[in-house]
Formats: sequence, structure tokens, C-alpha cells
Amino acid sequence: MGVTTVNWQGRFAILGWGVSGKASAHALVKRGAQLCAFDGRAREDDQSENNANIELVSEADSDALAQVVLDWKPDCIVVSPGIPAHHPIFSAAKNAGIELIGEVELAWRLQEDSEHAGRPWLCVTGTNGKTTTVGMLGAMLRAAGENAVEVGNIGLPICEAIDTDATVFAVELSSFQLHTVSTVSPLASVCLNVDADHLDWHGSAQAYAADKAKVYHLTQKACFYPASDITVENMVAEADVVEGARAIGLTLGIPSISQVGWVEDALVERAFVEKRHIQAQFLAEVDDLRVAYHDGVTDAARMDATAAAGLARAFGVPPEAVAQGLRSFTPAHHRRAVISHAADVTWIDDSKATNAHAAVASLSGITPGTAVWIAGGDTKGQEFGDLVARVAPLLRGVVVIGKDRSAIVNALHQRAPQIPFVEVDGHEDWMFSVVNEAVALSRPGDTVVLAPACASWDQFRSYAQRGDVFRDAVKRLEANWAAQ
Ligand code: UMA
Repeated sequence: MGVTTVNWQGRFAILGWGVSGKASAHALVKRGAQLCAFDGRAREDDQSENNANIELVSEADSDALAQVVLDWKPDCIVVSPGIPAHHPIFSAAKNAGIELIGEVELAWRLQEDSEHAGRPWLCVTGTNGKTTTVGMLGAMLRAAGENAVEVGNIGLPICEAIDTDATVFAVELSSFQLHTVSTVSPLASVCLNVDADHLDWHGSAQAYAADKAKVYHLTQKACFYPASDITVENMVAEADVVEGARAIGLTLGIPSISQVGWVEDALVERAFVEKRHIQAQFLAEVDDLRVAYHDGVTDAARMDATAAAGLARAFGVPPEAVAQGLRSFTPAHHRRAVISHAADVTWIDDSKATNAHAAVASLSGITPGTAVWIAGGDTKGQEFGDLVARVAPLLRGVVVIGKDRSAIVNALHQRAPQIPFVEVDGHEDWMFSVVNEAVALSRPGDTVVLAPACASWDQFRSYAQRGDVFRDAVKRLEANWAAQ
């Protein structure tokens, strides 16, 4: 694929000194670039981690920060995914005629200008299911003997893996990362679903969807899409792909030609098998998913497996490695994990449910009227009326958390006035209060689910930290209950 020529010894401004910024800086330092890092926050931990002695400039005001970046006279600005689309750096760079790219775009250009040029990227985006799909895909690729690495939004910045001997990347891409991608050319790609999320970052649902659609841009071989989702199918139809790339549908039903899907409990594909007009290739069975999910194999998990299998087959993984990969796959933490049965209720940690769509998936399947839902946090501009109306029949009660709880509280008042709820503010040890309020709302046999429908950033570093704090509180409750 064509690579935009970059003078790696030029001046690079790194905007955002989180994991992406540091990974970008280290990859560039190796190539002799001149660097300066910029961040909106003064960061205390930096000098210890900054072993390349990169100058770090902090400036809280976004306009002033954009100006200091330009004053440094960079040839190229590398932005971290957390820098929102409305940040003044985007227009400032454009007006000054300075190229602005993201860490993912930088990683692609570094790769294509190295001995690893042509290493395949299998790219996954979507509002929900990205991390699970990428994890399953990585496991399938490894089962086929590949040195596969899961990279991107999943936690390992691609720049950090670019100089390794990985033979293929399973890439999780967020809408933030896709916003600044331009020449990345995946071997195969998928957008699993699109639901409103991150509206404060993107500005509108349309802008969010447009960035998600970029996952298909310049795809070389196969664009996968959920066959029942016309919005995503249209993204594929409108994508500027490499000549010859095919559109392949994913379904939980029986697959037509050029689809991957299910015949009862068997995962099969009619996309890469030679005689696909008359044959289907068996790949795996639902029991292979039970190794990870036991009795909790949801439609969402089956769809993620379908997407992962499609991507793996596009790469050329043999059918038996699909099943073997699913059997060796371990779901990441904080994704609908049953963590306890304390106080006669089942406790589920789905801290990863950071938007409305994910919260619905989390609560569905629970016996109506028996779920105590812990919801709230950084709303990211979402509205919750439809979510609350949809899950109300499942609910026993709600514990509302977060710094600003008004959006969820208003939705509960308006769309589910019959459902009791309590608010818990951020007082000391507040998560223990949440757990106790949940017990007070519940009856024996109920299920308490932390599925906040919001990001954690108002009170925590990450959804993982929120899940850990919840888990600790539940374990304390468990100990108290056992001592009684
Ligand atoms: N910053 C500013 N100004 C701003 C915003 C941020 O200066 O307006 C600075 C912050 O002060 C901070 C730095 O930027 O020092 C943080 O950078 P970042 O938010 O881009 O985060 P990274 O540490 O680089 O991590 C990012 C992803 N984070 C986000 O997209 C918010 C990580 O995804 C990802 O794992 C990592 O790159 C490696 O690729 C996390 C995430 O929450 C898991 N993703 C969102 C999600 O999944 O919903 C999209």
C-alpha cells in the first residue's frame, strides 16, 4: 500500500502525554526525530517514565496549548485519541498547513516504511464488542501458529508493537482513533454495530458514525458487516476500498452466500470456502464458547465470535484454528463477570458497559423485575430516556452513581416513575454505600448489575478501576455477610 513519505528526522509535536503519546514518542525517538510533548494537564509522574528526556510542556487552556504547539514550529503534530474533535489544535494545524495525524496513523506509516511493511492489520470497531472480538481473533490467529498481537484501543498502543516480530495485528480501533486515520489499509475490517456514544467528543451522532465508517477505508480483502444492520451495510457500500475487496455479511441465522453465520449450534462460513454456492465450511460450535462463558453465551458473544471467525478466515486461518481459538479465549475483566453471590443475590461486574447500548445488552436476559441496576457516571452527552424505558420491565430498582446524576434521575422520573431508585454521591467509601443500597433494594435471588451506561472518567481513571473498586466493595459485603 502506498505510504505517505515522512521525514522521520523532522520535528514532531506530541499532543497528549498518555500511553499513546509516550508510545508515539518512543517510536519516533528511535528514528532520530526531534520531539516535544504537550499536555493539557501538568503531569507529575512524567519524568520517571520519560527516559528519553523529551521536553514536556503543560498548558491547561486549550487555545493557548494549540498556540504553543504551533510556536514550536512542528513539521507534524501527533494527537492522542483523547484529544476531542473540537479541540482548537485541529483548526490551528489546518490553518497553519501543518499535518496532524493520530497515533494509529503514525504506527501505520512507521510500519510501511520499515522491514515490517505489508504486515496485515485486521481491524475491529463498533460501539460494543470490540475488545471481545479482538481477543477472540488474537486467540484464533495464535491457534493457527501466528505471532499475533492484540493492539490499539484494547490497551497496547500500536506504536509500541510496531518494531516487534509480530506477524499480524488484531487491531481494536475506537472512533477517536479512526478520526485521525487516513492511509491505514486493513487486510480485513469490521464495524460490529453503531449506537450513539461519545457525542461530547464527536459533536453529533452523525460525526461519530462517520468516523466509525472509516474502518472500511482502503480495506484490501474483506469488509465484514452485521447483515441485519443497514446503517453499517451502507458504510461498506460507500467506503473507498482497494479494488477487489469483498463485502461479507455476519449473521446469527443461516448464512447466505458470502456470509458467515450459524446453522443451529454450528458456526459456518460461505465466504472463503471454494464451493460456497453449494457448500458451507464448519468452523466451530457453541460449546467452544461455553469454555469462556459457561451457561452465559449471549447473542452478543456469538456475534463477536462470528466477526472474529470471519476476520480470521479472511487472513487464511484454517477452520480448526477457529474452534481452537475460541476454546482458548479468556474474556477480559469487567465484562459481565459474575463476581459473587453475597447477600443472596448474584453480583455482576460489567463496568465496561460504558454506553446505553452496552447496558441494554448487559441487563437483557435477566428475569423481569429482578435486576438492581447500578448506573451513572460521565454521560458523554448521552440521553437516557429510551434506555430507561427499554430496561424498566427488568428492574427491581436502581442505584444512581456519578458526579452529575441528573440525566439518569430525570430519565427515571419521566420514563419509569414506578421503579424505586437511590442516589449515592461521591462521599468517602461511597462504593460500599452503593453495594449496601443495592442489597436494600433487592430480594433474595435477584441480580445486581454494575452496567453504568456511562464512562468512568468523572470519578475514576478507567472503567477497570471502577470495576475493581466495585469488586472490592462486594467482597467486603461478602465477608460481613459470612461473619453474621
Ligand atoms: N489530554 C489533553 N487535552 C485533552 C484531552 C486529553 O491534553 O483535551 C491529555 C490528558 O491530559 C492525558 C492524555 O491526553 O495526559 C491522555 O491521552 P488519551 O486520553 O488519548 O489516553 P491514552 O492514555 O493515550 O490512551 C488511549 C485511549 N484512551 C482514550 O481514547 C481516551 C485508550 O483507550 C487506549 O487503550 C490507548 O490510547 C492505547 O491505544 C481507553 C478508552 O477509554 C481504554 N477508550 C475509549 C473507549 O473504549 O470507550 C475510546
